Amino acid sequence: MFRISSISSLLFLLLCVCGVTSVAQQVALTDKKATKETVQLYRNLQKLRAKGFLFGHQDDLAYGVNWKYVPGNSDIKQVVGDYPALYGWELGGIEVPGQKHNLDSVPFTNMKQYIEEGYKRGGVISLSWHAQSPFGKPGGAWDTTHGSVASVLPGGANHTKYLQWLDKVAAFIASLKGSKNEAVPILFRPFHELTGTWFWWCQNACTVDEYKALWKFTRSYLQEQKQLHNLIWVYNTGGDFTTEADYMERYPGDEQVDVLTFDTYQYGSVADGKNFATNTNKRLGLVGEIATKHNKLFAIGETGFEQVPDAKWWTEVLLPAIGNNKISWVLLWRNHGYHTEMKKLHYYAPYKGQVSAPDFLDFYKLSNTIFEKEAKKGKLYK
Ligand code: BMA
Repeated sequence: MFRISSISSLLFLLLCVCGVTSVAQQVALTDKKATKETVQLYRNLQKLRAKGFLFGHQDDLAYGVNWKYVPGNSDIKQVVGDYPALYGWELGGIEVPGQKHNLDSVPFTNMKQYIEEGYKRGGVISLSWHAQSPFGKPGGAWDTTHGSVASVLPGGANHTKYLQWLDKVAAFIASLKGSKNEAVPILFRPFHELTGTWFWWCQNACTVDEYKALWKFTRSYLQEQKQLHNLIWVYNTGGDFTTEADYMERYPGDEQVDVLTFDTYQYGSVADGKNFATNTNKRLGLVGEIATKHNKLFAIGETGFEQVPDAKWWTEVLLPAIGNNKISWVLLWRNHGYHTEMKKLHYYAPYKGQVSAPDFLDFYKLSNTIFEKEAKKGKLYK
């Protein structure tokens, strides 16, 4: 008995020394020249998982259900007295010559201000890019003309145009500065929902190799030509995968990606919440396993239930959907308010008086949900 246990203790000690225990290895950014703040953010996101996940909201500071461009305002803050810890912003439209606002009408000058404000308060910034169709088709990002991806790659008919687009994206990102003139670290999730069937970079519109080439070319251009070293690269599928092979089919490689994410929305009625929670939880479990294997972080790229008609959605659906998965963040989609073309209210987070607001306050008070005040205390950039 004694011999066996001392041998196993020795083995355990050896494994610890070699770092082969269940204790997670420290993650390392793929950009070896990443700025100090970017490196720290990535490390701190990993550490923070022991405590919980960042709560994020798209376009939070720009507008809400009943307001637009009111300095300091936020639907989230109106409900809980605190800002989200993470802000999602959208670049789509920056590539259109002469256009000063994104596809959801947010002027880029305002967006820069909101990004810098949020960062200076200790929050985290994420950027997506619903880039228009490279062939200028009226559907914009939602055009699935085959050959669009190939056309922007080197040798393609739209390659020069694509370089001009990337120059604009790079100039915007390079303009985002903190109080010491340092670059604002960005969780960058381009070409998202690639496993879907609606964007020109989706799986029904390009081959596996084309998608990977698009990612690699874009990354290398922004990182090497434009010298952007404040990007944390986020791979972001739709919620439409069931196996590791599905999820990883178009994954551009461990040297290309820092965070694994997917988007998942609840549709239908309140009664569909149980199914949504079970399915999302299952997918998170799978992505969590993949993330551990590849030594990456993982998160929910986008989520929500439009108009949040379920008064208990936050604690009884979203929370069990996340479960024990050690995600780094969850991003709720935008609070547009009444959408004239959709002819309905389009919003995903509560606002003052909204039916799920009391439950959201309970969600806010939980020890594992991190909003801005707590993120600030966590000094994510140090
Ligand atoms: C969609 C909707 C659209 C919006 C697009 C890009 O989900 O919210 O209204 O234009 O995202 O932000």
